Amino acid sequence: MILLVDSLGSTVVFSFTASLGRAVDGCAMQEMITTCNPGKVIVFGGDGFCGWPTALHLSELGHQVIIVDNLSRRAIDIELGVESLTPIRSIGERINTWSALTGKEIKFHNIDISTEFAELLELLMTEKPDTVVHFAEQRAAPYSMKSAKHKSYTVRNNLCGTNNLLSAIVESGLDIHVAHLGTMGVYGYGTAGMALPEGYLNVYLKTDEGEMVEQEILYPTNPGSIYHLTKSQDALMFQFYNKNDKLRITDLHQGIVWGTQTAQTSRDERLINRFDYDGDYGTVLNRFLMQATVGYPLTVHGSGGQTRAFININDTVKCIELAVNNPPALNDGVQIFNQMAESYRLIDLAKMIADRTGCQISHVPNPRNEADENDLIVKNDKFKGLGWEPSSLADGLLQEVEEITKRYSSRCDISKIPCESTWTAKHSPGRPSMKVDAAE
Ligand code: NAD
Ligand code: USQ
Repeated sequence: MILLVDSLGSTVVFSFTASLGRAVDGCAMQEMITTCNPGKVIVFGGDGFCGWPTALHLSELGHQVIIVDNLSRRAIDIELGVESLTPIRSIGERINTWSALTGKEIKFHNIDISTEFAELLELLMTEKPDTVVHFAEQRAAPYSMKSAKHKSYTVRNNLCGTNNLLSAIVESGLDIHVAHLGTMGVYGYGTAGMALPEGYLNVYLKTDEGEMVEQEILYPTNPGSIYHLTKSQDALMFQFYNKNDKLRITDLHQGIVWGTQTAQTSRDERLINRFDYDGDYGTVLNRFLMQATVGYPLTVHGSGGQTRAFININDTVKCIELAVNNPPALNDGVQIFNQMAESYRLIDLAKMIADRTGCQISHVPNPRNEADENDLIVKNDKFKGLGWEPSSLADGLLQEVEEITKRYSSRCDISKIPCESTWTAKHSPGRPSMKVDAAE
C-alpha cells in the first residue's frame, strides 16, 4: 500500500557513468561534453519538425548522421489537406543542400519502423550506430483523437515502432544508446503541490509487519490523449527492455516545442524547418504567433488557465546533443530528463502576444477533455547540471517566429486553423464564434 508520497524522489543525484560522456558532477560533466568524441547516430524521424534540425545540429558537431523516416508526416499533410507554413523541400533536396554547403554527408533510408523490422535490423547491423535518437512517432494529440481509425493508427505506429526499435537492438547484439523523445504529458499536468520530478518518485510503503520501506517508482502516468497514452506505454517498454536486456535508454520528457529555425536550418532556404499551424499539428505558441500575424483571433481553449511547459527548438537540439553525449552506464536504469525551459499559462501567453501585436483573443470552446486550470512546476536540474542554460521567451526568440509567419503568411489557409478534433462527442470544436477574414 502506498502511504506517503513526497518530493524526495525529485532530487535525483547525478551519478551517471557512461561510456561516452562519463561524469559525476556538473563541472566534470561540462568538461566531458566538450571532449566527447563524435559518433555515429541514426535519427529516426529525422525529416520531422524536431528531427530535421537535430540531424543537422549533430552533423555540424561532427557526428556521422543517418536519417530514417517513412515520410508519414508528409503523407498526413496530404490527408489533412494542409501544408507546412514554410515551404519545406523534399528530403533528397534537403540532404543534398546540406552536403553541398558543408561537405558533410547525411544518409537517408525510407523505413517504416512500425512494420519493416527486417530492414530496420539490417540497417542497425550494417551501420552499427553508437546512438539512435527516436523521434519517429505520430505526435499530435488532436490527430490521435480524430476517430477510431486515427486512435488505432497512433497506437500501432507508436507502440510497434518503439518495440521494433528496441527488439531490433537486442537482436543485433550491439550496444546502442537509445535517446527517445517522450513528453511532459506522461505526468499529466497536475503537480499536487510539488515540482514534477524527473521521471521517478520516492514513495514509502508499509509492509505487512508495519515497517516503512522506501521505493523508487516511475512517476504515475496520467495521459490526456491517445497520443500521450502511447508515450506512457513507451515508458513501460523502456523499463522492460532495460531490465531484461540491459539496453541503455534515455527518455526525454519534452514540453511543447516552439520556434522554427536553428543555426543550421536558417543557413539556406532549402534547409528550412517545417512550421505546423493547423488545428491538428500546430502547437499552441507557434499557432498564436501565426494567428496574430494573419489577423485571426487567438484561439484560447476555454479560460486559458491551462499551464504547460515550453522549450524552444534551439534548446531541443542542444538537449539532444547533451543526451547523445551522456548515455547511462551499462547497468543503469532508464535515465529520464525533463526537457523543458519554462512553464506558462496559455492566457498569459495570449495576452503577451496581444500586447505585442494588438491582435484579438477569442475564448473558444475547448475541444479537449482537460482541466481548465492547473499549476505546473517542473524540475529540469539534470540538463542544467550538464551545462544547459535554457533560453526563455524573453530572449528575443519570439521575433524569429514572427518573421517566419510574416514571410510566409500568404501560404496560410485560415480554414485549417480551428481545432476540429474533439476528445468526446460532448466536446465542441475550438472555432471562434465570429466570422474571420484573413488580414490583407
Ligand atoms: P513530426 O511529426 O514533425 O516528426 C516525426 C517524424 O517521424 C516524421 O517525419 C514522420 O514521418 C516520422 N515517422 C513517424 N512514424 C514513423 C515510422 N513508423 N517510421 C519511420 N518514420 C516515422 O514530430 P516532431 O514535432 O518532430 O516530434 C518528434 C518527436 O518528439 C515525437 O515523438 C514527439 O512525440 C516528440 N515531442 C514533440 C514535441 C513538439 O512540440 N513537437 C514536444 C514533445 C515531444
Ligand atoms: N490550445 C489552445 N488553443 C489552441 C491550441 C491549443 O488553447 O489553438 C491548448 C490545448 O487545449 C492544450 C495546450 O494548448 O491545453 C497545448 O496544446 P498543444 O497542441 O500546443 O500541445 P499538446 O497537444 O500537448 O502536444 C504538443 C506536441 C506533443 C508533445 C506535447 C508536449 O504536439 O507532441 O508531446 O506538446 S506536452 O504538452 O508537454 O505534453
